[in-house]
Amino acid sequence: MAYFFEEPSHTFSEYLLVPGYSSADCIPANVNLQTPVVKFKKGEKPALSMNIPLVSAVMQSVSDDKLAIALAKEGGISFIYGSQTIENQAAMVARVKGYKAGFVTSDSNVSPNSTLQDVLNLKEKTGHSTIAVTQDGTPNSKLEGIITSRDFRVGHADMNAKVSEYMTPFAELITGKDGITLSEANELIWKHKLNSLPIIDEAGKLKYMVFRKDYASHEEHPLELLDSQHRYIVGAGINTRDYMERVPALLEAGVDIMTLDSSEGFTEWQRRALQDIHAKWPNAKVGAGNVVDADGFKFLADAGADFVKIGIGGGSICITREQKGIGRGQATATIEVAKARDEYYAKTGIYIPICSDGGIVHDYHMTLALAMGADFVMLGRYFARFDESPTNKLIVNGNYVKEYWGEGSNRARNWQRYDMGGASKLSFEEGVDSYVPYAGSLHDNVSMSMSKIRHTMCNCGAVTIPELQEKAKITLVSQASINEGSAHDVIVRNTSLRAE
Ligand code: MZP
Repeated sequence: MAYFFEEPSHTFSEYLLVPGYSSADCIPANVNLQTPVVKFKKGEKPALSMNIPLVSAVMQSVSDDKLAIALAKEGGISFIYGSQTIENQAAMVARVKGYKAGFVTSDSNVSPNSTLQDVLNLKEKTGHSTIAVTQDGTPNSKLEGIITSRDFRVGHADMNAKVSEYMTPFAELITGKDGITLSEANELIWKHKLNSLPIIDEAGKLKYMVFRKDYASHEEHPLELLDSQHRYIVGAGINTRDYMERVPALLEAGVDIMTLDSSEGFTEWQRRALQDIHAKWPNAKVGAGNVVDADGFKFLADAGADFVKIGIGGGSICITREQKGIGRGQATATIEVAKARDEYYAKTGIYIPICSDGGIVHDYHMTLALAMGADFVMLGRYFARFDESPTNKLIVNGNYVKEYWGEGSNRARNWQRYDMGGASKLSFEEGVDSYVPYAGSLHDNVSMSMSKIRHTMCNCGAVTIPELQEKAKITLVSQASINEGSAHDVIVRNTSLRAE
């Protein structure tokens, strides 16, 4: 006879945290959101931790190199999507690893023979008013000068005039030598009152630009997540078909952590992939999933997963539950897997971090997931709304939106994510193509969300995530008390200050 779970499964919106005692030290400034990403033995330190408990979803519409850099700056990790060629995915990883905070490859370049009109067109396109003048107009050829929009007056200057007539020529430029540190570059910027500093190599070729505003932004990111060589940490999604080719390419590109990306991970395919990868590349770190119960967790733990991802059917773009009738409320799944993880730890002395993936709608859902035992959360919709996500920003019905589509939608056609053996194709859709409201920069939004988590943790008397997991008091709520929780019985005048 089939097994019946005794309780219905629940999702985050059906729970609330009940405050605990907050001591005088329990203030948001003292909260440390550091959390392990990969398994570790009792008494040892995990090989990889994050400074905030957020990772971005393995999705075309969420995690590319740009978002990965922005999230690593805040202390989290992006898993660059795997539903692209091995070469393209490895190139994205390499771009994150090659990115030097504060040192940018110039994206606005002209040659001395370009016209002032070319400069205006470029400014319109990139939004940047400092333009490098290089020998052939490419980002890394010989630096000939710099032209900015302050060097000529539109309406007075002849727009067909050559850049060489108006630029600050190389001889008059202050430049930095390749290999200079960011603080040394900053010293030059302040000493000479510059807005930007070109960095050149021995042959006089342009390598990078350092902008005054970027240095300030670097200072704004005290939690940035760096490897031992001061490069940003980055993750990538892999599948159970081409891992023997994809994994070495990603490792070669410098990937720090990978995850098997599947809508349902309690499978022989995941076990084989984990074992093959660990046998061939013993230092590679690979998460697995998704599972929604203790059996699934134990299976992946025994198969060698470095972390386990939880969640089936709860994603905002996901229609798996409607299409196939499989899944489980995200809160119940997280609670059960956390219990299994703790039992596994007690029995083996090995702590396997767990990640609650999908279905986070409000910021407090993140805190609930952590309180219920998740070490970190994976989000798609949340990140898709930001400037840094890879998709188009459009106006729909007078409002700015960004595109957001599921990996199981016809648009992504990521059949490997739904692969249960058989033909190499998506048999039917398990995701939708959608819009999400545009929300601005990742930095502003993540700062706000982390601030809310810190405050809530203090309400619970906790200054670390393990402490929250130990001390949290969590209650199921009735529909009537859910209604009571938002503004009610008033006519709301202004909702603009009510962030999620
Ligand atoms: P959310 O943050 O948008 O609610 O959910 C993101 C998660 O949904 C992803 O990390 C992934 O686990 C899952 N996902 C991605 N594509 C689909 C789909 O097309 C999906 N069904 O369910």
